[in-house]
Amino acid sequence: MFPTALPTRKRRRPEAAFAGGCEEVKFRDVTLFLVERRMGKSRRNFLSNLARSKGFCVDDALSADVTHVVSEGNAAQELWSWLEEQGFRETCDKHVLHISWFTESMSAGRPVPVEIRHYIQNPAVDQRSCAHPSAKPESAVSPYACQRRTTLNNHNKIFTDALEVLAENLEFCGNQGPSLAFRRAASVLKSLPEALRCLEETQHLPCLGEHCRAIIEEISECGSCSRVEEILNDERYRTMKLFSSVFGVGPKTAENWFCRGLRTFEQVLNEPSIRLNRMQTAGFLFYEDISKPVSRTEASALKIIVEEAVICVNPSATVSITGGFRRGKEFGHDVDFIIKTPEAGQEDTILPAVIERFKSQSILLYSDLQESTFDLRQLPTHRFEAMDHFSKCFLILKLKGEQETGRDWRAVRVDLVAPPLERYAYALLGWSGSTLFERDLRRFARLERGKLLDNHVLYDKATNTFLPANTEEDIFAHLGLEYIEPWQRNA
Ligand code: DCT
Ligand code: MG
Repeated sequence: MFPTALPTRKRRRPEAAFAGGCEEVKFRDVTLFLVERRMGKSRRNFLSNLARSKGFCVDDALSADVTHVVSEGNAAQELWSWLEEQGFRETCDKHVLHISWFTESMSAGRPVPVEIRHYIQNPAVDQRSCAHPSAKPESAVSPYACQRRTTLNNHNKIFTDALEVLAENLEFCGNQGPSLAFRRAASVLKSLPEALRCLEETQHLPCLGEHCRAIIEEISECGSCSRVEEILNDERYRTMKLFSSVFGVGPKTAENWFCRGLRTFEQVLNEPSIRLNRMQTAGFLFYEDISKPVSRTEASALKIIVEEAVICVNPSATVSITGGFRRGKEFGHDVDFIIKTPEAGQEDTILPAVIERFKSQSILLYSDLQESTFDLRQLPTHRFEAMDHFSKCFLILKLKGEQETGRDWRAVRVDLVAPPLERYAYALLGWSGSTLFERDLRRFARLERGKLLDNHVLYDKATNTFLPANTEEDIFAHLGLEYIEPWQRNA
């Protein structure tokens, strides 16, 4: 157990509380106390002097002025028993922290904001109780993806991959609600700045229920999750995954084919009662190419082709890459482009002309043009719509270049969208994804701000007005959200 008799010297004034006696206290709201137990006397002295030299106030005793207790190597239970014996109580501005908070603060040269992962939780207190002061520290992870910064640097891939398999399997079974719960849990883990070190760290994370935590526990103990292994070997899951990997085949069609006893592409193609639509036909025809990820280099090559065609039909139009590549991904299942036209009406004529041009260049393998059904008078809409109303097209293009197949081209899926100019910011935001980020932006707008957001508009229900935006920044500002860069939207 901890020694009960820690130095109980009379507390000195903060300014005088350091060994050197000449350092200036820069951070008056913070008074540190380093727990000697396990850290050892000499390391404690060293760290205390280091902190003082950087302008921190360090108290040698656990006085009433201490705001940040820092401990290294102590079990939470023992530490907390001792702290409580000393009469220490956690409040909203008194924290008990891992040494990681201290070292990060030393590197930063200032006290870094306290995050959930820094806390040493008191095991005797119900962690889920909101009354607990550390249940809601200022920097708590938000339950909304649009309030988290999620880069592609996922430190918890081992857990998120498993949770996404569970989500996908539920989607294949038509259980959208439970599937979304797993997707949200995976998304929260993707936003963490480092790998989870222990299950306790999940205690204060949003969207992680008992079920998710049990899976995380199993993976951290066994390296894998038995339920996930079972799914990966499950015939239904494997078949659904195979069938829905075909362009034009959604979960409904995939399920229909599975229920009819079909298990392979060969069986589907040889089944006389199945009539593939145009999209599915193209999907099978170019399956080998379009099931292969598109690289960033290939996306850049396509941008030049798309730009050339767009400028040829309308010299004042511009093309920007959106979707996953705008978020910094190295590979994608397709390449998404958004076209900006400066004059009203041009958005309706540009895509048919661009498609014609691709045709004349003999690089058009498939096209599905969807004309605009956009009508501001029919907005805002309260029901969720999977597709927006802008003029858009889903294409398969020929991209020239030597291939492993021996051919000098490959087929690539390309999406183009052309919104009216005054809708550009909303469309760009919507098409930049990720899907979960977009979903949470809309949910946040509705539940937290009383506003309706979609790919076309932002509508304020309180004033019954549409809120204008020229840029994505304008939309975040209307929602009272910090701006999240595209590369931080990989939720
Ligand atoms: N989107 C949308 N409405 C849809 C589908 C998608 O607004 N009905 C948005 C969300 C993401 C973006 O468009 C691009 O979609 P995808 O290409 O499917 O996603 P991605 O993030 O680009 O992923 P990938 O890298 O696999 O292409
Ligand atoms: Mg994409």
